Amino acid sequence: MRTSRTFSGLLRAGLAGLVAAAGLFTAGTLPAHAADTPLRDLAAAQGKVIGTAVTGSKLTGTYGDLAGSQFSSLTPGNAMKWGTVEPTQGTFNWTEADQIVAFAQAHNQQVRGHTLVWHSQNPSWLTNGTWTSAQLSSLLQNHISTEVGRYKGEIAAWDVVNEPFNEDGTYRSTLWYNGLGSGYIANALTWAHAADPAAKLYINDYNVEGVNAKSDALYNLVKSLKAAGVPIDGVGLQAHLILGQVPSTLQQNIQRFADLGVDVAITELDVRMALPADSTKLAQQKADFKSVVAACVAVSRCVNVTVWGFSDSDSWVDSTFPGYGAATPYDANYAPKPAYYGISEALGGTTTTPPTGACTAAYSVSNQWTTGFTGQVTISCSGAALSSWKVSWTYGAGQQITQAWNATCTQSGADVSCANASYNGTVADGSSVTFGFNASWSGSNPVPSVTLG
Ligand code: G2I
Repeated sequence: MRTSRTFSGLLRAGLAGLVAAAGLFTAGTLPAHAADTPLRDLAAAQGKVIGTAVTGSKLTGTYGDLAGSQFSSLTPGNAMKWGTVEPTQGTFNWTEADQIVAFAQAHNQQVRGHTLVWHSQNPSWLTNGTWTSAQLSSLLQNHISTEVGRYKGEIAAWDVVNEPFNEDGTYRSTLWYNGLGSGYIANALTWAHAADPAAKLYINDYNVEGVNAKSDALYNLVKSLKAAGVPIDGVGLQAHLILGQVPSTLQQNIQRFADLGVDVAITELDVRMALPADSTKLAQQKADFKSVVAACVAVSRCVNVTVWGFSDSDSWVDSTFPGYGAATPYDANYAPKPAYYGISEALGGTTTTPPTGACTAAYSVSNQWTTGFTGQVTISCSGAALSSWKVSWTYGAGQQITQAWNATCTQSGADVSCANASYNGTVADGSSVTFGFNASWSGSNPVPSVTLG
């Protein structure tokens, strides 16, 4: 008979007693997210790629686990922008970009390079300089040749030109347009193709998801580039959307670009809502994510859907649109939201966890050192509530809990079961409870599937 160790509360940590394991484990009634098929596997079965924007420094712990396991493509959120890679003229910093590319390769993921020619996040030496058009052209060519050349063979697709249009379909007044005219776009594509002939080359913009004046301009540009033999392989529809406002013409718009003979990618998907989130808004957000992904699934030349950050703790939205947020498929504690299941369902997944009206448990690692780690489990309820809870999981690599707080945890062999403390059994609708633990590990520390029962 196996024995189990009991850990409860910081005060009792280290005072573990031996108790019998028998009867401690009840079968879970609400399967938690980790048991669901990863999005990348669902996408692959549809012939699609699912991606996320990432920050290199965060690619450890739970963030790294989810980025590596759920997604088949990474886009550096900022790491490949000109201001990041060449902050001082002639001085290059590829650290974060290299880190993301290495992570992607280690996890069998594509990388979408983002972005080579943009009006924003350029280094001040470039934007403050006074350049003739010949100088500007040469600076741009060198930038593209250097960056694309550095990652030749390692980048599936480049957002070569980012956000070239105004809302009315006229060209945006930028350093590039003002200095070089609209020909900068064809030149940038041509130079990028010369530096990496295998990379797919995109023009990427926002508010071009539906049929409108701006997407008409993009359509006409792509058509003329194709006619002129310029290497253009795809268009990126960023899809920074507002709750309940997925354009009704999204699929039609994707299809018309596909019919021009280019690929389409949804490159920066998020759906922001007025805070606070509630179960009604989260259900709408699920529907929105689902309809965007479904529109891509419906068009064979739509090759990739990328979310612009996968966790609400890692989104550009909150600081840019005060009062808005909760725009991504995972909450700030890395628990999957209904939106996650919207993506999953659109990719053909069967949802084992009711996406609304349920409580879920999410396991994450917040700190890890050579012999140990700190983890936590967050129990979240949306449209449901609990008056007590128990979470169980099985460690796959010999991890051993040494201490727990805000729960009573027992471990018997590889099996762990944690029940609420006297003061935190209640999880109200729309709220969450977190407990933590320290544990030892060696070799590897895979994230287990957790069951809430
Ligand atoms: O603005 C949302 C996206 C629109 N399409 C192009 C994308 O490249 C763009 O991404 C965002 C990043 O997600 C933000 O992280 O671009 C922003 C800049 O326009 C990025 O914000 C910047 C902040 O403005 C800086 O203060 C900060 O130092 O992120 C930097 C790095 O965290």
